Amino acid sequence: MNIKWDKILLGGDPLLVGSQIAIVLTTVGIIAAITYFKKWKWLWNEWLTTVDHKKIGIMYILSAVLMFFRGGVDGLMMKAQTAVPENTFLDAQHYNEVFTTHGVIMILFMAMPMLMGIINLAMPLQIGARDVAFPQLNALSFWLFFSGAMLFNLSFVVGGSPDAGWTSYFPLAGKEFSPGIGNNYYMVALQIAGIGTLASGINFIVTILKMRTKGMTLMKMPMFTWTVLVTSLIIIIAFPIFTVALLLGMMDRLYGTHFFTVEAGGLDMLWANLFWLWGHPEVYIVVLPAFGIYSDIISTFAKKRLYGYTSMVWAVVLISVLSMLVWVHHFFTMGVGPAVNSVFSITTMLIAVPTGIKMFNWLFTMRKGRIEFTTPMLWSLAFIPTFLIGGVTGVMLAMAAADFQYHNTLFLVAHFHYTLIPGVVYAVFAALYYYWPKMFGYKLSEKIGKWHFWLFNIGFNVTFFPMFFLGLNGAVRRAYTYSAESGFSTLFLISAIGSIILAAGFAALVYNIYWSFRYAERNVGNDPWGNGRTLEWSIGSPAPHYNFATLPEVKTIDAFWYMKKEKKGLGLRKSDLKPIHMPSKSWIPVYMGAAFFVFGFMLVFEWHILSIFGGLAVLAGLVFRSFDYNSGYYVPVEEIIETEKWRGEIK
Ligand code: HEM
Ligand SMILES: [Cu+2]
Repeated sequence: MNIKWDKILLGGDPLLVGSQIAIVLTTVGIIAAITYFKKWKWLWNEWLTTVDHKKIGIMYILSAVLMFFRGGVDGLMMKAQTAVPENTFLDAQHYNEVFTTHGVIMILFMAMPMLMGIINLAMPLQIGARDVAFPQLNALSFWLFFSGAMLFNLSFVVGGSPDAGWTSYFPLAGKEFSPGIGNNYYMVALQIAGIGTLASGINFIVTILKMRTKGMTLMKMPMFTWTVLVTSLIIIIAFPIFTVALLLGMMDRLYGTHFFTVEAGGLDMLWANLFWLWGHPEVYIVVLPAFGIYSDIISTFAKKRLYGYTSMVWAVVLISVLSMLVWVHHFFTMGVGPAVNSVFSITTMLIAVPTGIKMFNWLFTMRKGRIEFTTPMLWSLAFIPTFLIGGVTGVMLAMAAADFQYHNTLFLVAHFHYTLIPGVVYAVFAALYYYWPKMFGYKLSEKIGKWHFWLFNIGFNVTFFPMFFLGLNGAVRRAYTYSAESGFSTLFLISAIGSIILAAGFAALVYNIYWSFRYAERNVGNDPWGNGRTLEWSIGSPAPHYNFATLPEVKTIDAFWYMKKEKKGLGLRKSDLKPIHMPSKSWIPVYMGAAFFVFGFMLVFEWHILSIFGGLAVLAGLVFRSFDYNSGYYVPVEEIIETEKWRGEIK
């Protein structure tokens, strides 16, 4: 036992003690409420043990919204700290912790699960499938993500947060320079979540390749599904690199190996290379599904077929290949030399070509379209110019020689927020509005949605645009304060005010969810936007648990659009209905999440003997799974008829 109990609960700091008390009280409150309303059984049967891709998607989205809140509070704390010069709200150590947890949570526990949630929800519906290929594995992916996220968040109140940046560069992140346990959380929690992501990647690839409905050839797939396929390929190539790097990093910290140390033959630059070999593809893992979402939404609300479908597919494939060939642009300044820098400079700039193709295709899709300015469309429209700023500044950063000026400044921070927020967060918002009726059977309010849109958009630009200039003037990233003489004060203050507007935008979303839950009109029908083009709009809202009463046949892209045009009604015939085979729920995935959490906790605290028991608990889950012979159940025809009543009489 290397770590003593007094290290576990952090005392002293009123902020921490306050959070500890708040967390305990909230937990007790939630448990009491569930018990009072007698909801345990419902929670267990309907949610915790579910293998339904739609419910798993909803759980992902709910967790991601909570994580957005946590990561957002981190962001606001940084903005508050730098609002005025020489502020003492956060000290250097706290600032280090906050930007580290902010970066990790936003990318791995907010952006990733948001998209995983939307993919889970929409992709099987788009291809006319009744679930993903491996439903139980899908639940396992969710629980591993959740377990990793909870473990990582625990660091805030138990044991101390990681503080070496979201990149966790060695030797800083090694035991020698970071002796506390904070960085153990990073190494362990991200491994657990990473295994889940890898499993999702495999699951989605098999689903798309094997479970498309009749007639849906690859080139008739909706654009979103295409991007999911390509993203999943990047996942299975890139995630193992990171997971292995984390394992090595964990060995260095826990068991005294020397993979990344500066002494005993270790190589700290090996970490930087492995990290970005995963890290750069990772940003495409999150941005490509977002591109898919925009493609579908833009063609829906421009009421036109997506312009240049084939070139869109090839652009996505090309981006995915290039994404693996650019990682050195993250450390041009670290001494690899001009020849290597030039190569990576060129590959990086090349990415602008397929991305430009996509931009033009979106614009041409809208040309002469009758555009309807719904909230999903507003987010998609705002994405184009804002993401363009992110892209153009990216090309600026890609010039290796010039990067010596920009490197490690707030220019970079502004750049990547201009890619990640319009590129991912806007898409997620667009998709939430777009698919909300498919999830819950009612729309989010369009009116509150517009408040959400304008506040968030204005807030975002006011927050991050000044950072370009701060960076050009020499303000470095990850610095907790600056002097009044630096002349940075005005821009920092404007930026901080922007972040308050941004937060108000997020609050509008939360209010919208509450308001719409209570007051929005129900019974929105199968095609609530009236212009649905793809198969998900041909089934009820919310989607029935078996998705499709009968599997549709596809002849063209935008299959549902043409079904409507050819006036093929949505009616069903009794003779076509057969009992539907569905997978059974299972307790094993949620058990595995819990076992991994315990195992991870033991590892974080370096309780080596106990961690062996944690490992055995994980193993036990695997053994149980291999003796699980449940092969699912059938949904009877009567139930299908009852559920499909909204279509009118079924003869
Ligand atoms: C929602 C409002 C947000 C605000 C106010 C915000 C603010 C900030 C600030 C102030 C920093 C640190 C600047 C410094 O180096 O001193 C930062 C870093 C960072 N942010 Fe955000 N951010 C927001 C959203 C996001 C989102 C949505 C993502 C990703 C999807 C993200 C990813 C990151 C990353 C990866 C870092 C780098 C952390 C590091 O240096 O290790 N942020 N952000
Ligand atoms: Cu990169």
